[in-house]
Amino acid sequence: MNIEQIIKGIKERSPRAIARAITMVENGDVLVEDLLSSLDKEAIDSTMVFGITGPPGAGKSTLTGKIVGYCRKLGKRVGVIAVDPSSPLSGGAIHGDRIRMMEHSLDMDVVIRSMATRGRLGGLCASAGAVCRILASSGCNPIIIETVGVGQSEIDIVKIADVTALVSAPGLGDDIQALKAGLMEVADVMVVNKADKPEAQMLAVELNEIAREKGTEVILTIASEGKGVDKLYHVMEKIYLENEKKGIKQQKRIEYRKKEITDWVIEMIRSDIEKKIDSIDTDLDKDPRVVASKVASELKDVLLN
Ligand SMILES: Nc1nc2c(ncn2[C@@H]2O[C@H](COP(=O)(O)OP(=O)(O)O)[C@@H](O)[C@H]2O)c(=O)[nH]1
Ligand SMILES: [Mg+2]
Repeated sequence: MNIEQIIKGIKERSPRAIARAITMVENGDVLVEDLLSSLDKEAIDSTMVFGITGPPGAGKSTLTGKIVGYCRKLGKRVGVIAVDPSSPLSGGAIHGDRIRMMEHSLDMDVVIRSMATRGRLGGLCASAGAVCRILASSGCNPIIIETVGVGQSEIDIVKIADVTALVSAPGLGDDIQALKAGLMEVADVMVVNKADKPEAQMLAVELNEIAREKGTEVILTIASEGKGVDKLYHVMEKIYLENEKKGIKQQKRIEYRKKEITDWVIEMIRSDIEKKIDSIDTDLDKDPRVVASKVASELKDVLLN
C-alpha cells in the first residue's frame, strides 16, 4: 500500500489502511508526514475524545468495553486507544498490536488499538495524538482513551482527552491517595465503580466533597453489569458540548498540540544530543547534572544564533 492508498483507505474505513497508518506513526516513518497532513480536519475537530483513567483494577477496561457497547447501540462508530500495558482489553499488549475486545472483535465499527508505553511517555504522547487523528479521520466518534493513571508522569497523556473521567473503586487502598494528589486536577467527572460493593457508598461520599469544591459530578457505576454506563456517557458528552460552546475544548486542544510539537522536536533532536554527549567524554567524571548544564548551554548557543 502506498501513501495515497493508505489515505484513501482511512477515509473508506479500511482496517488494513488504518493499521498501516498507525504502524507508520509508531515506527517514526518520515513518510507519515504526508499522510498526517492530508487527514480530515473537520472530522478531527468534531470528534469527541474521552479519557478513562484511574488506578489499576478500578475497572477502566470493563467500563471502556461497556461504553463501546453503548455507543454501538447509539449507532456510533467508536475508536479505542488503550495505553495500559496490563489491560485485559489489550491482551497484555505484548505485541503493541491491534487489540481485541472479545465482544467487539468482529465489529468493523469498533477500532481498537493498544499502545505500549515503552517507558517513554513523551514519545507516547506524540504518537497517541497522531493515532487519535487517524481514527477520527476514519469516522470514529467518540474516541475513548484508557490510561493507567497513578503517577504524575501519566497526567500528560490524559490531556489528550477533551473530557476525562477518573475511575476509582473501593478496595484499592493507597491508590486513592495517589489519585487525590495527582489526577483530581484533570478529572472532569469522577466515577466510583464497583458500586455493587457496600464500601462504594463511603468512597462516593468522600469523593463527593472534593467534587463539590471542583464543581464536578460523581457517578456510580457497576461496569461489570453495564450499570450507570449510559449516564456516564451522556455526562461526558454534555461536558464536551459545554466546553466546546465556551471555547474551552479548543483551548485545551491547542495546549495539547503545543505539547505534541515539543515532544516531537525533542524526539527528533534526541540523537544529536546523544552525539554531543558522546563527544565530550572527557567531562564524564563530573556530576551528570553539571555536565548536562554545559551541554544544554552549548546547544542553546547553537539554537539561538
Ligand atoms: N464487583 C465488581 N467488579 C468489577 C466491576 N467492574 C470491573 N470489575 C472487576 O474488576 C477487575 C478489574 O477490572 P479492569 O476492567 O481490568 O480494571 P482496570 O485495570 O482499571 O482496567 C476485573 O476482575 C473486573 O471483572 C464492578 O462494577 N463490580
Ligand atoms: Mg485496564
